[in-house]
Amino acid sequence: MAKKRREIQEQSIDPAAQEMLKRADELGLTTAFSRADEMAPCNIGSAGMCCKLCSMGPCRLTKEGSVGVCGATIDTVQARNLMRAIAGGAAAHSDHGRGMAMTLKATANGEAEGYVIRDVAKLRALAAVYDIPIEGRSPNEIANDLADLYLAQFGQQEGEVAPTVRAPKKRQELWRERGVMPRGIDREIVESLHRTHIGDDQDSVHILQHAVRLAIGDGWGGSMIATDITDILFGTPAPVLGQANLGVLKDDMVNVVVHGHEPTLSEMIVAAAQDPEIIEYAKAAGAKGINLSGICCTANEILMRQGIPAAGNFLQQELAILTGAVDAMIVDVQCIMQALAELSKQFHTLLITTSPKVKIKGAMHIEFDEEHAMTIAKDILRLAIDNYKNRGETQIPDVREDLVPGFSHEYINYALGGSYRASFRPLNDAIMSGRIRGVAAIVGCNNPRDTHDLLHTHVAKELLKQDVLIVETGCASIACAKEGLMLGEAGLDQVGPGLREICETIGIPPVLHMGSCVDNARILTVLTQVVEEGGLGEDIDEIPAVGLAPEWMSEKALSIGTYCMASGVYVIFGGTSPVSGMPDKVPASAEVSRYLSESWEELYGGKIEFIADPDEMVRRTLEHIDKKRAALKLPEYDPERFGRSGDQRVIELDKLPLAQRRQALYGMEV
Ligand code: XCC
Repeated sequence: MAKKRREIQEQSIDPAAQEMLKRADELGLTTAFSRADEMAPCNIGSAGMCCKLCSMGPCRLTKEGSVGVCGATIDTVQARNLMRAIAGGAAAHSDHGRGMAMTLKATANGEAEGYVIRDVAKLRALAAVYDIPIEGRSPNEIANDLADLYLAQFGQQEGEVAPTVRAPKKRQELWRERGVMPRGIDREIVESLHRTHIGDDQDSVHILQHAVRLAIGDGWGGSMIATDITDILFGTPAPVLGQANLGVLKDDMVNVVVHGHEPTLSEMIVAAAQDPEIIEYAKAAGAKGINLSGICCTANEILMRQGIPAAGNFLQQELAILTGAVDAMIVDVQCIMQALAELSKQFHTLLITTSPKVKIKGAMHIEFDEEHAMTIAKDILRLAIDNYKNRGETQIPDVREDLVPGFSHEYINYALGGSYRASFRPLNDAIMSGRIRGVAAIVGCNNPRDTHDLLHTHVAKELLKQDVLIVETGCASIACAKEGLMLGEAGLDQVGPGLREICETIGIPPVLHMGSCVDNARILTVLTQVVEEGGLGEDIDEIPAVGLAPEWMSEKALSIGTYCMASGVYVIFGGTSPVSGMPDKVPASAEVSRYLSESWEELYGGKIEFIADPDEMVRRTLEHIDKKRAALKLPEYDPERFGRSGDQRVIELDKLPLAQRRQALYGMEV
């Protein structure tokens, strides 16, 4: 049965999105928002009660105790469905990592046009981790060896995926004991498909144990490789001023929007857009120049390195086209809606697919290859410029917000200790003292079944009031950027007193933008260093930290959640559980639900729960943080204890007469 059409304010909290949704209505065009209203989710599929793994079915296990034609129980069906979804997510991230490793190899061998090794220090530091010789060798020689080592991780059959050596020692031991240390990235993904074929693994616990192994291969393998190499090739992020929201599009410039996930082409487009010849070409076409912006994680990649603005997150890809001002949208892989092809035809927008893996019917395909990267980037830009003259009426929402992204793990070290004493010590100390109550990672997608950006921003704001430091990636980070939560010290009046002192002292925003979806690997690195710094336990599961994906929708989010859980993190997903069952009718697999929370907590110290209500997400986050604080014997969180230093205090003191100010500051009798 179709759902009731929501009001625009219920579809998104973002005024720019609301304006474009109104325009879509006026033009009689559909978007993911309206389609979500019209298309009720399949109640059997969304409950995880449908098995379509063979043609004896699909079997709907909608009666208590019912089994499939082969006899598969609800436990098996739900576990298999979940593992297949996790494998899909891991495959996407890890194939991205493979692509980056191939680009590094090509760059090292002079076969990638326009690419150079930008971060030699990171290259050397990583090579040292894997005992690749450094001294007396050129960056290209080292990069070639690192690329070979990383490429080998995908097809490796036995042993351990190399970057897992960067996990805390205790965690590595735990994975070995539990039999979940990944052997090869591809091997674990393929095995998950094998195990879930008809007539294979039919013990839900055994299936889900492999789901953990394959997800670790993503987080501590494919995703980590993607992040490492992207930093080496394009620079490790450091704070830079950026902007977010549809208002970054410009009426008098050629608007080129890059969308997807892989930075290989988009970085070349950034470089090509600065070429004087291309700028002249744009001017000759009557535009003031080229205005680049991004959507989804391609946006995050170039935002945090180059300060290129983000036009929006996942649910804004169609809305960007609806402005009528996008001359070309260039897409690579992942999170690209097929609807873009039809929608772009309603305007003048050129939709260009570029990955050999992704074609969309109705879109122009210009295949990208590293060997001719710069040439292809310029060709694409010329097409966009040629299309500028075809623009019709435009409507660009006058809504944009500044932000400061670029908080790589390396930069956080520098911010906390400078070049000579780079360290996490001040962060650990702040958590230990209770100035920072704990850390929350808010990550993941938008989902049109929820109000766009509402859950991300609500949870973030509530946690900030409670002195919880927040790190973000993916579409969640763009949501909070648009809300002004990543703006240096601005907005700190909404932040708890202890956290505020820390942000003022270090000069950081209370919500740190750490990058794209694959950059959740950065969060694993941060957590490991927090452990290694000392004082907050010997493993990640002891840290007062929680991971949240309030508006998740993609399989990648499930993989991220699973590897974070396996690393010891309590993970809260919003929305609905893919193994929910039909609570009023047929219960979910109790075995699966219990395993995801209770058993995984016993085995790994982390757990996964699905919680729809954002206030409940906040409550459970704080409860977990406080539980971990107590286990570490840290002082109980006390909001009254801190906040007597910092800027607010200075402002208050400034208002006092001199004598009273001296008295307050120095205890001097006057
Ligand atoms: Fe896609 Fe990375 Fe999700 Fe956004 S957050 S909707 S996966 S772009 Ni990863």
